[in-house]
Amino acid sequence: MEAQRTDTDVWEEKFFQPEIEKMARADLEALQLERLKTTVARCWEAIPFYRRAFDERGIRPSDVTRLEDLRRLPFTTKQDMREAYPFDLFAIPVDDERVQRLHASSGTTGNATVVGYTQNDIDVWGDTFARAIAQVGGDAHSVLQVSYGYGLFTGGLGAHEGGIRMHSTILPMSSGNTKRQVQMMKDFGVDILACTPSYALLIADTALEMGYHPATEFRISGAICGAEPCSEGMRREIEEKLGVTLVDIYGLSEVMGPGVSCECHYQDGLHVAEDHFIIEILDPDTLEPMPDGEYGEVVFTTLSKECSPLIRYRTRDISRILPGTCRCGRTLRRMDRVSGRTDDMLIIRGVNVFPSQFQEVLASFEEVTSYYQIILSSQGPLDHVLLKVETVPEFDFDEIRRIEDLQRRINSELKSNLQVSVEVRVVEPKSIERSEGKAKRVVDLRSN
Ligand code: DLL
Repeated sequence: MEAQRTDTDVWEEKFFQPEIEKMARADLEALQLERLKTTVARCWEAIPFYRRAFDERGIRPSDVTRLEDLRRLPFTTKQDMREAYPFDLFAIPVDDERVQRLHASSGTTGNATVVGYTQNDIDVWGDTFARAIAQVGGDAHSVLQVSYGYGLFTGGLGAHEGGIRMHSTILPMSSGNTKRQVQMMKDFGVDILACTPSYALLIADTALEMGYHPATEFRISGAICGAEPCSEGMRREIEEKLGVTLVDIYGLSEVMGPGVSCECHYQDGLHVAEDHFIIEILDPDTLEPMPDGEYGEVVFTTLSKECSPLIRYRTRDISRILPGTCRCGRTLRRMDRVSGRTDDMLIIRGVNVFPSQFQEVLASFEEVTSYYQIILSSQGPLDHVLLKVETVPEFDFDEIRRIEDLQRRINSELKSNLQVSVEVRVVEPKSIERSEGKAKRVVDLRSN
């Protein structure tokens, strides 16, 4: 990846918990095994769902004596979590004084998935996000603007806990009111912005519209962006407009929230918080492990969660383990950026593509921006795919020939890269809806 950072354009490496982040692998694996045993015992004792699943497989907690024994354990799916609504997967009753907080996923289809946190769960979460703050160069002196939504969504409060653990100064903006976000970013000397990549881009564009040049005029130097895919092109666009280094942070509410993994400033894969989560990459069909370097479904087992432990949770996210070690000195293994979700995959005339792959192709055209949308509709028995993408403001819409030429070039690039043929329509700046949280990239108008 030619876009990676080189040793010369980075600052001195910062660590929040170097004793863990740089731990010898053997020690880390011993820690994982000890915690796995505790987790398995907790699940078996306190959660009937797991006791049943263990019984069905004829497994007792005492059978887990090596890390490899994880492969004998049952899976947990999103459907299992929905069926357990609201608290059947809790290891501690919701009214117990140890349970401090609840978060829930939006649940657009079916019940929401609900997750409980003890104070220790919240502290662990804060620690993992604090690592991300260090990974983007932040410390106790940094001002952290949290522009993820606060509420049941884990983005806002997760980043907030990281700020607390790091002793940074937290600006709890939540999302929305973008001009005020810009003004305070400037006036308060914000160092680090935490929000979705689409919102970071909107904040950057709003700043430019307000007549500011954040890259040179603002103090900001880092961004911790996740919750949705961000192509390399979109990352560079945000980095240039805001004058920041942007690290990709990953997580999901069922497993904890943001901080399950995060890039260091080498931007070469996301270091998994392996002291708190075991990652597996499995073939989604056979559920057999994929070798390092090969893509599959990401599966997590939590190692320290007290209230909502999960064994082998199938995330439906597609990624892979990056082989080798990172130049930053962390021994925590890296997963690649999430390329898509098994349930987001589009099948266009028999070819499988993820929306994020469109984003990667669009990034090679300087006439267009990172604002795009995919609209699916039915055309007779076939699916029709319309890809709308906004041009840069300088693009001249008066010349129909130029528009057609650009559309044709994008189409042929998509064909040669992804083997799909879609209708491409370039549209004027600001015609695609802006997002203050996760962008809605796919609009599905098909009848069924
Ligand atoms: O999005 C948690 C989060 C908040 C992560 C803030 C990072 C930053 P959910 O709403 O439960 O939780 O959605 C989880 O979002 O399974 C992925 O499909 C997707 N996702 C999360 N982070 C990334 C990322 C939060 N860095 C789902 N890149 C996950 C791509 C991501 N997709």
